[in-house]
Amino acid sequence: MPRLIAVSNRVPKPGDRYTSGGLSVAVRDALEKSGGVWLGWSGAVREGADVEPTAETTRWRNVDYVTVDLTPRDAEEYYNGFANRALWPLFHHRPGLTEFARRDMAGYNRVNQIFARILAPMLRPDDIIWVHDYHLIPLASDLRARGVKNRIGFFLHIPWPAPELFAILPNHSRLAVNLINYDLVGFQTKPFMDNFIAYLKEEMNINVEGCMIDAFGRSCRLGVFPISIDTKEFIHFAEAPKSSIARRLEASLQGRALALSVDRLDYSKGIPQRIEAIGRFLELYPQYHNRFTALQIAPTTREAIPEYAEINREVAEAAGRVNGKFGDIDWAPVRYINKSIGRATLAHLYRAARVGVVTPLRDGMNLVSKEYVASQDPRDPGVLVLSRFAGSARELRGALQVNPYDIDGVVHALRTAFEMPREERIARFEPMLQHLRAFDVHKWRQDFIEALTQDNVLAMSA
Ligand code: ADQ
Repeated sequence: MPRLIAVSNRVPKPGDRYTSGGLSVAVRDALEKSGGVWLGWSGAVREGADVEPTAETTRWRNVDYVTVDLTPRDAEEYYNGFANRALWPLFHHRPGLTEFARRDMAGYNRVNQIFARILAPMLRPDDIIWVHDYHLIPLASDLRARGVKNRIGFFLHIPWPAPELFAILPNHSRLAVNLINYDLVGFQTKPFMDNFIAYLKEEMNINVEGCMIDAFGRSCRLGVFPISIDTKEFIHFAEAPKSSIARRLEASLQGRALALSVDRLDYSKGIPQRIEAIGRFLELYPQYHNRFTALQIAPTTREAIPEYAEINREVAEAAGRVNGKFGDIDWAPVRYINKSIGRATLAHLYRAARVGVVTPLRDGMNLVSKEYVASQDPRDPGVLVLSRFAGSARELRGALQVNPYDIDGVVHALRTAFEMPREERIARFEPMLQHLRAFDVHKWRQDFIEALTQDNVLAMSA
């Protein structure tokens, strides 16, 4: 078995299974089996870190966790700048929020080169390298420039945009060419892969045969690998005795139904629109006053970026408006909290929710929707209201699928969800759970690695 090298923007803490997400656990399982390295930014910023970038290595169960500090300038230009103020909004179809600065792009390229400089001397000839996400698109080119001939795969966790949007990016063709330096590029869904293929054909005149690109003297394969969750683990968590937080929540509901949303606080997740839909729902259906509580859990992220402070204010104001208008002395329809919650507790909260409201405006996959389904009580499952613009909508067909921009449509789905009889809830839930059991995060990881090592891309038409 060849050694696996994972590279991502951040590296999980060694041994920290409980708080890590399913992705970290899945990749770490693979690394522990084959032996390997996980390289990324430590999250620390330090003046002078670029003069002699040093990597700190912690070895834990057969894996070297290698982390690198960045200078304040590199962190600002690479992470806050090009990755999160240019690529993230553009790839989520929000060109109005996209800010380009050549300086940021230079910082982005510089940090990728730092990673390549640190990684290249660690590599053995038959290692396989798996690079994650939009922060690291140029990494294969930088490694190739250093003579690295190993298999290198790339998985994009977020959407790939339509060609005319991608072309807004200055230097877009250079970024696309960077991807061709990988041996395998994986997308969450087929439409994202098709967007990339359309761009190559229309803008660059590159011939793509099925999923194969032959250009610039290289062959690159494309594939669809919808990421998933550790389904068994979520079922296990949901069935374990309730934590005190889950008991507190249940007591506080006083028999009211719970509509639950869990997201990183991000403008792509459609949170203000969702809260507006709750307000409209209460306006149209006064019989629901005091009968349910909408809980929005949204830990803050990327706080150095102004759009993220703005979305926090917007959500808090929207929740305040709905509560002001419809609340009573003993009931607030919307609870909005920024707390991060452990995964075992999260599973209990999902199970306690009669409705899971997952309505991103655009999302690569959306793991919360899958976690919600896996956590349900099979004898009395809740209903998932899911945006058709989440990658997971292609798999979770039993959800009530909505257009998150159509507030009235979301209101209608909420009503249907609250009133859905148990037999219909079960009929919708069972095939979704079956799917999640078959296609879990371990299968996702195996499929990707197999495709990367065996010249055999599984192009699922999910
Ligand atoms: P995210 O945009 O972060 O991921 P998502 O897929 O929903 O979106 O993953 C969020 C994860 O964080 C989930 O596992 C969830 O349980 C956890 N989480 C959210 N809120 C939490 C809270 N309050 N406390 C604890 N945990 C919380 C990006 C892409 C997605 C893609 C994933 C994986 O944007 O589209 O599905 O990567 O590829």
